[in-house]
Amino acid sequence: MAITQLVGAKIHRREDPRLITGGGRFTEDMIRVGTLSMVVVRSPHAHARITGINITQAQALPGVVAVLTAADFKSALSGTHPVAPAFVAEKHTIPERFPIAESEVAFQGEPVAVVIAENRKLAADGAAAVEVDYEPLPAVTDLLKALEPNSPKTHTNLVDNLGWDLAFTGEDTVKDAFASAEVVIKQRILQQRLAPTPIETRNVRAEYSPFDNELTIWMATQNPHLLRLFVSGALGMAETKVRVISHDVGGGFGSKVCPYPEDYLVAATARMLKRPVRWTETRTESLQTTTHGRGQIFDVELAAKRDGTFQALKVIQYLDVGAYIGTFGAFQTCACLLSGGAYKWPGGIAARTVGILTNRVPTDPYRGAGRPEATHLIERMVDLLASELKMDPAEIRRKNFIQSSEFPFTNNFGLVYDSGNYDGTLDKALQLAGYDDFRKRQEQARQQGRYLGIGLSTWIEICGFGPSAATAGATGGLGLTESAMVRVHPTGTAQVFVGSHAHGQGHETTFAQIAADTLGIPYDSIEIRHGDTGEGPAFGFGTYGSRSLAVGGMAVHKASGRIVSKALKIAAHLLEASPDDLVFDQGRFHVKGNPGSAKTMGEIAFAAYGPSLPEGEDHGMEAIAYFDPPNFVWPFGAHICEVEVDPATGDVAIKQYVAVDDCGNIINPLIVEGQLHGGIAQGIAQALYEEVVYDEESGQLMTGSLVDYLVPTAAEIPTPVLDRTITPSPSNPMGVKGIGEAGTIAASAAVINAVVDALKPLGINHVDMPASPDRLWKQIQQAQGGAR
Ligand code: MCN
Repeated sequence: MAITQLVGAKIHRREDPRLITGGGRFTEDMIRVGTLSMVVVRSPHAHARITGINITQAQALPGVVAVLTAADFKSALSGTHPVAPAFVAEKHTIPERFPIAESEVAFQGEPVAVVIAENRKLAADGAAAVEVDYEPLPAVTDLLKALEPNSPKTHTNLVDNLGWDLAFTGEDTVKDAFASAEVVIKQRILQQRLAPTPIETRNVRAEYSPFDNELTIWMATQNPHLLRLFVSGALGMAETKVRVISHDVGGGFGSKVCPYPEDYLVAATARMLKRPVRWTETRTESLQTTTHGRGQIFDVELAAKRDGTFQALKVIQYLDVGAYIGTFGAFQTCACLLSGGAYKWPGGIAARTVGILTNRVPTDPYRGAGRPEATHLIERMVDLLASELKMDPAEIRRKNFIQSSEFPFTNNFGLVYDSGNYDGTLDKALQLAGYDDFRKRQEQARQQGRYLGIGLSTWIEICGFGPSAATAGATGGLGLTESAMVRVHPTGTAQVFVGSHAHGQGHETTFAQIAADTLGIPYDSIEIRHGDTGEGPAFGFGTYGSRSLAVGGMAVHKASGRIVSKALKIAAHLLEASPDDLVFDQGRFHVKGNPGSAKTMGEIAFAAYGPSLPEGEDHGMEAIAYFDPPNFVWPFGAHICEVEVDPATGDVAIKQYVAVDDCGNIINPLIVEGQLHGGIAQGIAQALYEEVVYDEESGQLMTGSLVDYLVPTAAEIPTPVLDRTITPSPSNPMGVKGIGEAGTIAASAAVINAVVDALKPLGINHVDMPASPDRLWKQIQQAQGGAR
């Protein structure tokens, strides 16, 4: 295979043999003699005052080395939990959060003490022996009631439960459009809380070396450099004295982006005790204390003309932020900014977000973060309008799409969609799904008492975070760029160190494809290294927001390009030619018209470390690049789901799932398809299965195990039919867009629209998620006149 064909090739992931044969390097697998184990004593209450902690009995147990409470960490850790973006602080309240509760707990599972022992079982025995006296306080459990003046407060020192209240655009924006609208549709749309549930739960292991005052932390994170920044700051250590290593990570889906209390507690304890300390989350702890996603209520109004032309939109987002504001929890407000979807809104969009504190675990980004919510709300509203106007859902979408000739397109909030062809993906998807034929099949099925439905979701997404100027406000002034460092060794093999950090996305394969093509070095001679702050560029921003290719991959491309520029000069020197007369082709430099005179990249690398260099040229073959894109990237697509609902049981069977997506130019179609499979599975999971449930009275988590929190298995998820169009992005030199979240962003709307379409003969025109059999059965019973 020619080197230049690697980008775009369907190459199997080089990570897979290691991962599927048990060769992964996960933090939990690391064994180091003398390592202590930490178990966290957690609050059983959603809200309570701590009136006393008795550690005497626990301390006396065999193998227990230390029992520590907030007081013990006061001098070891400074600062409170970091929160971004800045508007949160400007608009209202950020409750202070120390990693371990001092006098009051605000959600079930909040840490109140830690027990460190010679092994995990002894630490668990110790934790069971810690006696904590609580005075239970009323818990805030209902999102909207929490806003009422007489509601209990999430924390006793708060005057209300408002995290923030921000109008991105006021109601005035749409006043005229609504006043003159021929038709107005209103709907409340729920986004249930979800638990990200990565297969590898969180874990941290820390070792402190007192002689050189160095701390090494091994952990499952999506974001090693940011973790180093936060932990070194809290411990009052120089960033250079803390090293975060994160080898293989078994998924994260956004939940391993932010820092957690245990990250600080393990690090501080290792330093205090001068012994290695480890902590691994149990599955129940994961469901209880790892940040949740979604947890929102939207009140939406759509104004349109009778011919189906959209005019204006009003959106209010009520967002359950939980007991503390998550580090990136407010990012989910981007649902407001993208609520217009793939369509034009000449009469404007009024969007307001209200962040509400409750006595539950904080919410933070979960795959899609704000964008699945935006897609779900607008795609539901479009179907409701189509139904009201008796229009075809595909036709009404086409009528309002931003046209391919209108890109770059500035949306109602000033965001610039880079490129798109929304009709293209929809047309292809309709054809693949046999849409024209479907209505006939549906009618025949209805005559037999069967309920078939079809649902469309024409989604768009903002991703590839992102331009540092635009993201500085959200990151405490740092902005978001991404880095890569390429090192070509004298033998011509290369290492590429990247600041992004794959945890299932296959960067070791795709980034090697980019480097191989750009450097002209064989794919097998390129190693991609990530997840260790002790090597590579000084800073990286991690993997989330489908940014790694569009930002990090471009840094690989840029750094590799710098190597090629240097190699060109050395090649010219070796060939005694002018650089302008050289051609670089298939990893070889030769004089134009004389391919026989070539020098390979390997030969040039060897020469780069030797005595014969062009005048003024440095030795070595190393380059660092940071890529700061001029804009975000905007992938899009059309998903179509066909379902059959059994009215006797409320069960939904997915008969067919078609997805035609466009993520610009593609590095590896196999990996893109894999990302779509996983993403679609998570969107279907939200539509039909998963929901975090808390007891409404006490705030106790009711879904604390995988028996209660229903993650679907492969048996429930259909194999989707996938296809694509390619509309390159102008925001980066390779024309790529992200794909890591696309499936999740699109799928829930397609499934729910299909369920509603199926149940239309019963007069049902909206269904909340998850559309579980019991919920649907009750709705069907009610629709049929049965009082359930
Ligand atoms: N790719 C490509 N061509 C494109 C777009 C992407 O070949 N045009 C490839 C990339 O090179 C990369 C992969 O597809 O190997 C995903 O790239 P990208 O869209 O840039 O997304 P990220 O790598 O930044 O991954 C983040 C994204 C997010 S936000 C979540 S959440 C998520 C996801 O990826 N969590 C995952 N996919 C996951 N997959 C697994 N297995 N586990 C998770 O936790």
